[in-house]
This record gives sequence, structure tokens and C-alpha cells, in this order.
Amino acid sequence: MSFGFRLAALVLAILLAAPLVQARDYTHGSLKIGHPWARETPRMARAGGAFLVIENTGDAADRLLKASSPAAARTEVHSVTMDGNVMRMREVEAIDLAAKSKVELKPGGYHIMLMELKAPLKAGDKFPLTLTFEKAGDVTVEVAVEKMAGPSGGHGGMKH
Ligand SMILES: [Cu+2]
Repeated sequence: MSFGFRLAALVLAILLAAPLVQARDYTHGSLKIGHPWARETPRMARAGGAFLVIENTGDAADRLLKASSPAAARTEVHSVTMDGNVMRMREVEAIDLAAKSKVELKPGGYHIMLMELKAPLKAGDKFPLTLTFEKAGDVTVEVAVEKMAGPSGGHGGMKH
């Protein structure tokens, strides 16, 4: 396989990315944290993204203030905004979690950015991620590193 073809296949796999479902869900007080996962990173990558769903089932608002993980030297909470045709990531102070609401961190939207990764993230690996909420305090979840299901990867693992 030529390098060019492999690169094209990689780009296609990223564009068609759909995670294989294998992570578990967590409940902490009135917060439900669903399906924490991270993208497998290329060998030379220094940064990676982690994603999850936060549902606030309570009557009071809360906020996700920060995250930390032993997998990375620094961890930031990012949003993605469009600047013309260019997607830009920027660090946000917090993610607001209104009462009875659900916020999805996903590729192309809010995400947790793992900076200065200590090692590349490999599919099948797991690492802890501690989320700090303004009211609910700290919650540590296990993040599953998932391979992107490309054109030939299929969606056999999808459950929702
Ligand atoms: Cu980012």
C-alpha cells in the first residue's frame, strides 16, 4: 500500500469516524456520565481528545470546571467554534450544565483536550480522567481508547 493511499484511508477514517461502543456509564449524585472515550492517536501525536456525555438529572445547575488525567501533562476543556470555514479550538472556563439537561462532548464540539500525552493513546487502552464539577466535586471515570470505525470497520459494535 502506498503512503499516499494509506494517508487518504486515514483521513477518510477520521472523517467517517464513529466510535465503537465499549465504555461504561457513571452516576455521581445527580450527574450521569456516559460513555467516556478517547480517540486513538497517531504515533507522533502530542495531544488527544476525550469525549463523554454529561447528564444533569437534578434541579440545580452545575458546571464542569476542569479535568485532569495521569495520561497527559496538561488537560484543558475546549470548545470548537467556526471562524469562517476554519474550525478553531479554544479553552473554555467551564461548561454549563443546566438543571435537567444533557451536554454531549463529541468530536467537532466540546471536548477534553489531553495535552503533552505521556504516550500515544492506543485502541483498547484505558486511562483515568478526573472531572471537577463546581457543585458535585470530583468524579473519576475510566476512558476507553477507541479505534475509529472506518469504511471497512463496520458498525457492529454500535448499540445506540
Ligand atoms: Cu481541543
